[in-house]
Amino acid sequence: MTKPTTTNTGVPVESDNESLTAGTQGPILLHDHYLIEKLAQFNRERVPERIVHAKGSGAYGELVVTGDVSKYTKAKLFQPGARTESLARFSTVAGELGSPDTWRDPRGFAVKFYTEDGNYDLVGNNTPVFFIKDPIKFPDFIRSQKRLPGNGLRDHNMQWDFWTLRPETAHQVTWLMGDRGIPKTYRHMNGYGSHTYQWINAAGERFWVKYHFRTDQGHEFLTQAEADRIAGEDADYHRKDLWEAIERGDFPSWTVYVQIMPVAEAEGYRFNPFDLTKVWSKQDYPLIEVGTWTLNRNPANYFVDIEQAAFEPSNIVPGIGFSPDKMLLGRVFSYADAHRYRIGTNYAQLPPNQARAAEVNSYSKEGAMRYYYNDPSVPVYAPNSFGGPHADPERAGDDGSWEFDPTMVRAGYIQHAEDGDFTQAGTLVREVLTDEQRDRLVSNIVGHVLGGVREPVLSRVFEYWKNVDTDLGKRVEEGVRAGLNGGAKPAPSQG
Ligand code: HDE
Repeated sequence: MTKPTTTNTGVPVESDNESLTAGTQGPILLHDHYLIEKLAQFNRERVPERIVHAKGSGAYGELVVTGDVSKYTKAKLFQPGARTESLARFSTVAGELGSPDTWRDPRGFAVKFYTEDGNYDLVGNNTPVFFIKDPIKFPDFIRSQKRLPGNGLRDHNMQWDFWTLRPETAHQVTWLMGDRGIPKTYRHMNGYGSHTYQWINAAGERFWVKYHFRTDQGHEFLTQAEADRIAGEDADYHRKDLWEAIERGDFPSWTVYVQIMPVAEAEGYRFNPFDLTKVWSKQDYPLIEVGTWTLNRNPANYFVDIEQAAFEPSNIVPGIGFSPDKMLLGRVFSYADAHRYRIGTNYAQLPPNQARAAEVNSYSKEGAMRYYYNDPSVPVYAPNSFGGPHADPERAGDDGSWEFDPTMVRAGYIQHAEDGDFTQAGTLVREVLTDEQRDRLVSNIVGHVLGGVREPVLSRVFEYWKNVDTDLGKRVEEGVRAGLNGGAKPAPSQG
């Protein structure tokens, strides 16, 4: 039997069809509470979209540890044989909630592990590096990739203006303009923790660590032409692919690896190991297998599980620490702040964000939308004489510390022997990419630049790519000039 429609508080309603009016021609009556509730609820269905990574998809799964990295970390989730429930959210970065999945963009690769020691979040991307190396530049960078405030349009000239004025972007822009800029599906991309993190073992020894999630589905991409076509045909192409694969039991998986650097080697390494625009060579620090991460359960409700998911680099567990990477340290503040604004102060009580394998004994209380609360016999302050929780340094372990010069400065990173904005981008172009990949890189850059880049930015674009690789730069310049001469609409000079 069909159930009766009710108000939000369970009272049966008179009609799904007609509002209450004074006569058939008369005004709608304010005391039609059900109508008012329905309209008001509708107006409040949306929470603000994420300022970046707004469009995403996600699923639940688990990490199974098959390797043995216990000599590097005591974190429970990484001990041999451990199985840990997990939540993933993949996303584009610059587009809004409804934007096509196949626009060229890095992809977010956010992972939450529900560990016995509380939630551990690894909030990474599908590229091992990032555009900038200091969080103070992040709002500027993002604004340059979003929309002009006047006409509300995205603007390639603004994007290249920022990139060429900040040459530290070169490595990531090379990834972005290459095949990794448009993965075939979310299942066919790798994930990276990107930052350097810290691992601490049971003896208190510390290591620097980088995470790599390598797709078991094959690392595949879409060409610009394919992506453009799909963007028109199905804006939710990647979301649908992930959902349907999991529905049919074709569970995507990734093999999880780490690179480990003994703390003592950091100072003398040829690249600054904390600079997020650099990778560590795999010859220097080979991949060590940790386990398999599989997604096997679709969200029960997209809004509840995925839109309300709150990932935060500040969620680390004993055995894991931060590093001197300034970007990471900036993010440790930023995410929890974003969640409080977007989904409220008690966001950790929402289903995807609750600890699932650990008990929460926090002194937080009250605030909007508080749902869970402590037993009234537990005092609301610490310390107390009545058996309330007390901090246990033994269980918390150390804070993942490191040594540094305590003088306050505003300065860039210490330069290591082979640092430089263009070094690793050049190596990527010359030594990692195949001829076909290089050809696509040139063609993608040319197409993007022809989408509205004008002087003085245009000349800087040619310089930028010549600094990455002379030959690549020449090919970009030739391609763009040919496009401009051959009828591609030259953008008017800014004057
Ligand atoms: Fe984010 N980023 N980010 N980011 N980021 C957000 O958090 C921020 C950075 C990444 O699926 C926001 O909840 C700052 C690097 C992912 O829910 C925000 C800086 C990497 C996601 C934020 C960075 C990322 C976000 C937007 C410079 C890869 C989506 C709303 C220091 C290693 C997570 C929100 C999800 C989301 C800030 C740079 C990855 C505003 C300040 C580097 C995957 O807090």
